[in-house]
Amino acid sequence: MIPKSHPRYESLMTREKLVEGVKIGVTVLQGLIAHGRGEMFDYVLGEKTHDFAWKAERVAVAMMLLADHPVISVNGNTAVLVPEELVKLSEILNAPLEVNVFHFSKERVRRIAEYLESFGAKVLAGCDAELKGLEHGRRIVDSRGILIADVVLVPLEDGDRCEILKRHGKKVIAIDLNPLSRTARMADVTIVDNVIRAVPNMIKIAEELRDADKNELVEIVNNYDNKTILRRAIEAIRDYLTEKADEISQR
Ligand code: PTJ
Repeated sequence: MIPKSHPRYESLMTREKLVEGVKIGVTVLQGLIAHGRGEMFDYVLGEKTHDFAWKAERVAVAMMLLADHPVISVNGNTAVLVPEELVKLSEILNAPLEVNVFHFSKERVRRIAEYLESFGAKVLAGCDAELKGLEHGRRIVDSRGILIADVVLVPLEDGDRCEILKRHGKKVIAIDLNPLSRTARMADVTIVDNVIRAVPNMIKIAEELRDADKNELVEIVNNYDNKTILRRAIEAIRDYLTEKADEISQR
C-alpha cells in the first residue's frame, strides 16, 4: 500500500493504475515505458499545467464544439488513467469515444471498450474501416467515428497516425507531454500537459464554453498559433532546468 503521506503519492498511484491496466489486459507493457517518458517530461515541466497548456486546452475545446464530427480517440493508457473523465468530456462535447490502439487485437479493443462501458461510456469499437496510408494497428478505425471525423482528439499518440489523420483532412489535437515529439509537431493543437490534468481541465473549459456563441468559439480558434505554444513549452523546460541548476549552486 502506498501511504497518502508519501511525497510522490499521486505519481505512484498513477503508476498503480497503469499496472492494474496491464493486469486486466487494457494497457500494454509498452504503455508503461511510454508513461515513464511522459513522467520525465512532466518532471521538468514542474508537474503543473502551464499557461500555454491552458491556452491549447481552451482552443481544443472550442475546436471540438465547432466540429461536425469530433471524436476522442482512446488507447490503453488513457483508458485506465482517466476513464470517468473521458466519459464526461465525451458527453459535454458530444464527441464519441473510439478505441484506437497501436498494439492491435480485436480482443484487446473489446476489453478497452468494456472497461470504458463500465464507467457508463458509449464506445465506438467497430474496427470495420481502415485509414489508408498506415500499416500498423492504428489504421483500423470505426466507420462511424475516426473515419468520418473532422476533428480528432488524440491523447498519447504516435507521430505516424497524426500525419495520416492530417493527410485525410482531419484536424488533430494531441495531448503529449513531450513537446519535441513528432506528434507534438504534426498536430494542429498540441496540449503539452499530463493527460490526468488535461482532460479534467478540458471538462471545466467545456462546461464554460458549451453555451458560447459560434463567433466567440471561432475567435478562440483563429487566435491560435501552435508553433508559439510549442516554443513556450520548450522554453518552460529550459527555465525549469536553469532554476534547478541555480538552486544547486546556491546551496
Ligand atoms: O494502447 P496502445 O496499444 O495504443 O499503446 C499505447 C502507447 C502509449 C504504448 C503507444 O501509443 C506508444 O508507443 O506511444 P509513444 O509513441 O511512446 O508516445 C507516447 C507519448 O505520450 C510520448 O511522447 C510520451 O511522452 C507521452 N506521454 C506519456 N504519458 C503521458 C504522455 N503525455 C501526456 N500524459 C501522459 N500521462
